[in-house]
Amino acid sequence: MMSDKAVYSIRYGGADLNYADFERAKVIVVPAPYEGTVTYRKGTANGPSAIFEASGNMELLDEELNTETHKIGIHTMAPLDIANLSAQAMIEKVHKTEKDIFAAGKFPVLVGGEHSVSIGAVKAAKEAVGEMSVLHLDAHYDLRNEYRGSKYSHACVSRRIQESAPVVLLGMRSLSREEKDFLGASNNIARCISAYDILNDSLWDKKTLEALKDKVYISIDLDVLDPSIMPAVGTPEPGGLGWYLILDILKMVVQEKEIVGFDVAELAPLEGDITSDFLASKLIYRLLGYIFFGKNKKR
Ligand SMILES: [Mn+2]
Repeated sequence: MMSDKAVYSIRYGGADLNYADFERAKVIVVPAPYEGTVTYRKGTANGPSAIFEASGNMELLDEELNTETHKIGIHTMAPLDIANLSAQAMIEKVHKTEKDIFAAGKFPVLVGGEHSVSIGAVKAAKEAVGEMSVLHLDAHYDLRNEYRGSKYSHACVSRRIQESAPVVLLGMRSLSREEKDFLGASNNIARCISAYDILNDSLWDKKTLEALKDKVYISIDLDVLDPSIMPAVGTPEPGGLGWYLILDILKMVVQEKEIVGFDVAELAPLEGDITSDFLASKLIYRLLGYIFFGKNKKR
């Protein structure tokens, strides 16, 4: 018999196995512990296991929604064997895995790993659902065409994603010259809502919704959050979103759009500080609650 700790470290949502087998589950969690292109503080390969371990200590009654979200069935796959792959091969593996999940009629939740894991997931979502947008929450624009020799770097995620589907970027507060020039050129970035827009433009929420198509894939780089509540990221930027703001944004989008899948990436756990691990774990649970028990229930 496995100890509780071992169980928690390999799956999301903790103890109740009754709802977690693949056949019954509506949600498939895909651990993607990859950090091949990380350039600053490392550790994202440990993100999924830290999130799963934290999730074992989380209340399964969602106190905001008054739901036991885990009863939809949240199945956690074995971690993808991608640690030693090139970024391109890793993306292909994620693509194939997510494609199979869509084909089985299930809802994929990809847990990184560095953010480049999202590239394959978005491609699979687009192929499965057709017309859709990506809502990409990030402190960074991630629009470089290439970074330190790789087109699949974490710094190029939005640039690659917008080749599959139109992207709405939200929460950014760090921009390079190359990225700014790209935004002025022809591209598939439907809208940029920076952290400054959220502060200064009272219509930012309406503009976000207007720019999104009816079907939306959500990609969350955890560094979109303020480092005061999410210190465990590779490239922390001051001035990020707070907990209740990101919840409001997600709730708003879930109520107006159909969410087809999401990912949460870039947790690089800090030794001795579980704050970020727990936040990431709860964010996933709350977002699943909004999606499966939200006002405009579409499932
Ligand atoms: Mn980022």
